[in-house]
Amino acid sequence: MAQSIGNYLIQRLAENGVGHVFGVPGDYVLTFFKQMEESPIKVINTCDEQGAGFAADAYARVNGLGAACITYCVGGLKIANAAAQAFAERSPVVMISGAPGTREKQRGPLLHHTVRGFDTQLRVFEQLTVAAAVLDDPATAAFEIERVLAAARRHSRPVYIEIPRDMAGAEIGPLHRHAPVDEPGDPEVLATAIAEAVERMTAAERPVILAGEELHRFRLQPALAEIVHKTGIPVAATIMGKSVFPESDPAYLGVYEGAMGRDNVRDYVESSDCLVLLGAQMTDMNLGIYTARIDRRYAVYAASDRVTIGHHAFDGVAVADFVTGLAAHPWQRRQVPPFEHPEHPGLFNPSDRPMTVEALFRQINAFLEDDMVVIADPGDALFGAEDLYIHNGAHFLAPAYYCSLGFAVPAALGVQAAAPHLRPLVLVGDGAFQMSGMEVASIVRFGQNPIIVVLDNGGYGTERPMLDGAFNDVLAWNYWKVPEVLGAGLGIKVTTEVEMDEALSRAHANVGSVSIIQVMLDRNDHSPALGRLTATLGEGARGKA
Ligand SMILES: Cc1ncc(C[n+]2csc(CCOP(=O)(O)OP(=O)(O)O)c2C)c(N)n1
Ligand SMILES: [Mg+2]
Repeated sequence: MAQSIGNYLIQRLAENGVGHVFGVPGDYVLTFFKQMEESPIKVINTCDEQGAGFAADAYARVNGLGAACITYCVGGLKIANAAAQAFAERSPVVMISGAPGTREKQRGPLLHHTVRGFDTQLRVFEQLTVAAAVLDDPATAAFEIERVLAAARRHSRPVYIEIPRDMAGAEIGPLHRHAPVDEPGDPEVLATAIAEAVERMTAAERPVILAGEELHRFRLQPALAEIVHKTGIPVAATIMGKSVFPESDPAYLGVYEGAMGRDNVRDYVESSDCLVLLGAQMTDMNLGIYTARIDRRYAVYAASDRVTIGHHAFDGVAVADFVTGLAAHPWQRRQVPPFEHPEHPGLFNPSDRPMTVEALFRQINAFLEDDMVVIADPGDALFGAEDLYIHNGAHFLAPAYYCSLGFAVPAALGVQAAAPHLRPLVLVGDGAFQMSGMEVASIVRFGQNPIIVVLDNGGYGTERPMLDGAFNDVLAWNYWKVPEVLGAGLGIKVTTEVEMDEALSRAHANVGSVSIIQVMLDRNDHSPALGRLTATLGEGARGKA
């Protein structure tokens, strides 16, 4: 039976596990929105395109693939920042855009929303994705759709699909050529890399595994757990990979991030004679702003399609193949020097003291449950969250490398669409809330119940220790009154520890709608990790690094 290009794309998205598409319509993409509405896929229309992009990114991180759909240029260029973040942090999001029709483009170039030429947006997205396609030919559309979806899966990164508006309903041609299949790496190179890694890990006296975000993106947590439990080698996580290994597991050391992290984790990791970095990109944030001391001669490093062991490089070895290969090896369980496993910090006894960042994170620690997912916005929400104790795997989400403010609230929308059984606990600064907090409206519309904690320190607290000025202040909002404006939800303002305790209990019980807790903090208060970070970054911001 004849099928349209739009419906075929929807079918292939659904077959790849996409159940929700986030976006904002426009005239260039209305036909496709109607096609989605009439399909099993649910459309979640957001207040703003960037919110749709962040929601789709979070959805992809939880679900394995996400999608957003927007109109030409006015929407596309607004969602570009979210595509950039998804690229930088390896989140597979299909960015779908409407565009002027193929025939109208030939008639005259001055069509609304156009910037320079009709390919401006395509050229921008070519920089932000691993594959881009314009579905302007029914004969090749099916192949193009397969090609970009395969690239999204293969690289765990965003892709771009542009549908000229007269093509959404056009009849799609058959898939003439075979869709690209994931090219397997060279099995001999893989086997050699695994054998060399096994030899090093077995011979070492103090091996340590450092686990990163790519293990999460490629669904390798079970393989990681198998390696750790078979070998007896302890594991630390990078901040981007936080929660990729269950933090309550006795083999867990803590978050390693050079001088920014805890000393006992740092000492253990840096004194290792065989550090096995699995799926951890060597970013400044992962390496504690390059305060990490990692001697590559003694490291096994697998990330981004490359394995290096000491100074031997094995190109084209996919991290997934390497990690599953290590997991399959018949290891002998071994003894390693003792280490300090971080214990759960336990209950918190609130007093009438004014709220502090330290108390806030201790209270949240006591509050967290296994079915919660912590989503932290960049700022002290993220730095303080480093010390949170995440019980289960992958229940912590943050843009810990690209660090675009305003991620956390729309991310909650995406997480709860992908996993309705998880309750997001959103930690967001006042500055960040002012950027994308309007997506609480989308959360209300779609009946979700995240708990949103706004850290109200009167502005851009992260920046104050680096270089302060009135440019770091923001208007004091009554964030707790947002539910009143939206006509739904629970809002509470908190100034003391006891009030915070009560607010968390009330939010916990408020399962039917969103809760917003506004926490009043001193403008100069911050987490210990932020103190260590800004001491390093301040030098750079003032031009002294
Ligand atoms: C989109 C975006 N704009 C600007 C920045 C730079 N920036 C980093 S932290 C920060 C302050 C964030 O303020 P807030 O959300 O209130 O968190 P706080 O630092 O006070 O904890 C800014 C502006 C950024 N990371 N992302
Ligand atoms: Mg702030």
